[in-house]
Amino acid sequence: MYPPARKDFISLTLSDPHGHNYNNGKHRRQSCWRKWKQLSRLQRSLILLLLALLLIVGLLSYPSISQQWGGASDRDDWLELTDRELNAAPPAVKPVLGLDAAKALAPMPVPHLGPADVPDTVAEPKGPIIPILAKPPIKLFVYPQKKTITNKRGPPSTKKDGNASDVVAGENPEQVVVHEEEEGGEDEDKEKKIVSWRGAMIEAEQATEPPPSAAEKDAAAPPADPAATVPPEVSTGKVDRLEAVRDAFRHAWKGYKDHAWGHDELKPISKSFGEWFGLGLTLIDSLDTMWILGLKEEFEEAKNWVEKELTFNKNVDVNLFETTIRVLGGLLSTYHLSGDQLFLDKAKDLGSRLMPAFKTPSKIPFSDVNIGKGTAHPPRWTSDSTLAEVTSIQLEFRELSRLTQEPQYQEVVDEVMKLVHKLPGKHDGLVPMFINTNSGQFSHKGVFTLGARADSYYEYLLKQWLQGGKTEDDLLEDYLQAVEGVKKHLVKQTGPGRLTFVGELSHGRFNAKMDHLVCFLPGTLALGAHNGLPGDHMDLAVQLIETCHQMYTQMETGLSPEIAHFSLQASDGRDVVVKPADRHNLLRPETVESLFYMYRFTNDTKYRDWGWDILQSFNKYTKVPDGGYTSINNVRDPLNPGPRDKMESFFLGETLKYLYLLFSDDPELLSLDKYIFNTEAHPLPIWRSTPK
Ligand code: DMJ
Repeated sequence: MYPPARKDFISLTLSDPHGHNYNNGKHRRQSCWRKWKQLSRLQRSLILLLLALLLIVGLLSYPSISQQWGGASDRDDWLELTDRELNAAPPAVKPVLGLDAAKALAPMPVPHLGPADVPDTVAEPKGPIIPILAKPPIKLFVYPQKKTITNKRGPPSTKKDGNASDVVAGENPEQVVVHEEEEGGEDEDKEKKIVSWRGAMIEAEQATEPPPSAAEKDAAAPPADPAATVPPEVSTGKVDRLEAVRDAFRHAWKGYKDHAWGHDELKPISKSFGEWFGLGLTLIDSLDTMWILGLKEEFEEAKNWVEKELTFNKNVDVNLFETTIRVLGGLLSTYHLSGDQLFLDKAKDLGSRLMPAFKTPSKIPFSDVNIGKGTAHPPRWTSDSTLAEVTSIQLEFRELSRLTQEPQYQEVVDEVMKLVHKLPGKHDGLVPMFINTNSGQFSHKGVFTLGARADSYYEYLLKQWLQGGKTEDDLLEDYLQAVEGVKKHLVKQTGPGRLTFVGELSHGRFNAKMDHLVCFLPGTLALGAHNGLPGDHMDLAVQLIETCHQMYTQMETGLSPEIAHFSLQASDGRDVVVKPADRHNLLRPETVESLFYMYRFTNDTKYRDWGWDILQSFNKYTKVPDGGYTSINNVRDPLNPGPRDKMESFFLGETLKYLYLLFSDDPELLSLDKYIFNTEAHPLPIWRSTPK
């Protein structure tokens, strides 16, 4: 007999399918060790080699993993939770310019202009050769609407503000019931000023300036001659683009009025509304647009709601940044335009209720504040705040201090800027996307973008410097350094068509990706160049606005995606690549905003034509027949753009306002030498001299 041949083998232990005897960990560990010992040396070596390889691959991929965690996914969270873009919220529409409004829009303080304000000569566009995709013949897309009418409302709203911490951007239309406290008829005691449409403008000098002592120092300009502001298009009967914008606003407003009156946002397909803070966001964001467009009746109705219905004395968490730029900014600018004390009173009430956000160990404000309880807190998952949010509330708080002569508002936001100015961790002026409210230090370092979470930091550096009369050197220094950082690290050109774009940097790696949000940058760069900053800022602005334009024209609907990727290789065929998750359009304003600045500073009519094309595309693919505009899911599918059933307040507050100003022939209609626009397009006056 021969003994059985020796064989390597692995014993297998089959589990009891019911698991009764399968929870003995010690037994399993011993069994594993036995199995390991039973392996041949070759088998063990191979397994060890494989494990080592896995470890190395894991370590090498760490930066991209951490980028995704700290960048893209967080950005998505941000968009959902604060900007609420990705959750489908269409921006609101802006109407066209009104003669009466144009006439009325005069009396602001004369800005103190120095030599630096002489506009630079505008460089000719570089004119890269860009392949433009042929658009298929397209028909007007008509959105079906649900027949069921829910929450149908019309002004005046008799219902108290519903509210919700509607962090998912109106996806959940249910309102959270909140307790509203007795107000004691605060408005009743106020002097009831009868503000005439035109008269208020003419008298705005008295009404919109600080109390007499300060007002005396800030001598206001004489009212503009109303006749000088009549838009030639209107008077000559040429194609009336201004009236087209006005029509768009009226259409958007109709939907809001019919189905969402007094609520935050219209859901135009379902004919209902979404609530975010319960503060009538769309209505307040739209006030100054209506004034500028000359929509008197609409303005009076909305003002009546503000007077009778708007209250901040409610137990609700609001986002500090969003509430500041949309509501505080909207009230302040409307006060300046109309001269109606009502809007300043409301702004003061809101401003004081936002102040608890600044009570943090570092003085970097929390993201959220309960305006009824006077408490504040960071988001549930972190003690960080978003950098753009804490550095893009300054224009509004500073103006509130100037108007009220109460320094605390300016003090808290200036402190934030001082801290950020001194903070280590910047990369040639570029800032990380987060800052910790306990330590006051940057967090999630290593990702640098001009898009979501950082964008308006750069915008407000320049605009605060302009607002304060170009005297605050730290702001200018930070802005100039940042633009150099952008040029050095983020600006690249595409391979096929030599399109200039601003990408992102993630732990040393360049990502050829640009949010539509970045299209604010050409306008800001042009504004800086107009105010004496280097001429190459204007060169870059000219190139970038061309790219933003291409982000629209290369899409089949003529509308830009939320995010574009760019091809770096000449052989790649097309410049702009859109990933499936980025194909939506939320009716955002940034490109038309920049077109407005570019036209004002160059008088090149191509910028108007580009804006006109965008308005027509909005009308083709986002207009809902019975009223309102909707964000869409797919800018590449003209046959089924996919309505998202949401109209964001910034469509009315920004997009339509900038289109109107773009088409207006009157450079004195909100002159860029007298006003700065906050990041929600609400114009605030440039100070003749710094306060203090
Ligand atoms: C607006 O609320 C503001 O323009 C903000 O700065 C960025 N997001 C939206 C518009 O896209």
